[in-house]
Amino acid sequence: MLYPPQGAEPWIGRIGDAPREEVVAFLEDAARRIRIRDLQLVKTAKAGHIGGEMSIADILTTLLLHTMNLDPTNLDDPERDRLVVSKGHVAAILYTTLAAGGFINPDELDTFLQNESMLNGHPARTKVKAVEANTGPLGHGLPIATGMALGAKIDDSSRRTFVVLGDGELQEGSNWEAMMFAGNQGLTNLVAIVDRNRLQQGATTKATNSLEPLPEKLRAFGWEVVEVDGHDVGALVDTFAAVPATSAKPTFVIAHTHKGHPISYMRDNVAWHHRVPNDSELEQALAELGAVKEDA
Ligand SMILES: Cc1ncc(C[n+]2csc(CCOP(=O)(O)OP(=O)(O)O)c2C)c(N)n1
Ligand SMILES: [Mg+2]
Repeated sequence: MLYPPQGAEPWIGRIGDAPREEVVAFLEDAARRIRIRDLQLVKTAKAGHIGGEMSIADILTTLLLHTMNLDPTNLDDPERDRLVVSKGHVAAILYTTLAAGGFINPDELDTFLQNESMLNGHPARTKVKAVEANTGPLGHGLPIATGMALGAKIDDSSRRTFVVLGDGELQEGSNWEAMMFAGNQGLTNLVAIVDRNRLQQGATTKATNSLEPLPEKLRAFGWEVVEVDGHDVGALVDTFAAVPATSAKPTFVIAHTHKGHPISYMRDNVAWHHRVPNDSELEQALAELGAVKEDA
């Protein structure tokens, strides 16, 4: 029993210039359908990181289906914007969103984690063309993205680099070295987004190695800081449309999110970092997301 049928879903496409309400409604529904497909992917593969997948669904949907200058039919365009998903453990939602946007064939989703599949547990750029950097070991995405942004600056290119980080991931020292460099270089073409869900694996970030006062720390490293509700698609659209937030600095978006959002029993529950739902849990999650049951 699947809802909706696997294979055909999701194929949603991208939305460019359109009235704001139309863009927001399109992206909200896309994120809902992407979450449904992601849950099915994890259930079928019996592995994934659902909590952190749900918390960045709205961010990835907004970036890949709207904000970024990308053409799914021309992934070799040197002027395309670049996305690095540094919290690579959420590969399933990246693949699902890429499929939704037309960057990979949705039929491939059924192969997630299978032998010989291009859809590994962590994204690999040599296997999936739309993946710009291999990630998984936390702490590498921002340094890579900083190099990409510096390259674009040297090329005098208008391409931008977006990098999505976990908040627990910010405990890795390599991030702070890259931040210091990007701030010093004034890389206005670099946009970092932290998925501030306040949970990491097995504990809160506060209990593990507190990040606060995060905005002040980021500002001290030379970044412009913007805070946004990471589940408010309209606010994400507006925030990403307004980057760079200043004319001289890289932009750090602190996206306040909830791990497991919006599934009631997963939300803010650290156990859902990488649990796989049983049949009744899946059924409840799909029902809460408004999935339409096809047949019994
Ligand atoms: C260097 C490194 N250490 C440990 C891990 C194992 N690991 C995978 S996810 C995770 C927790 C990450 O927490 P956070 O960055 O907050 O991600 P999210 O809450 O979005 O899932 C850990 C420790 C890893 N992938 N890389
Ligand atoms: Mg986290």
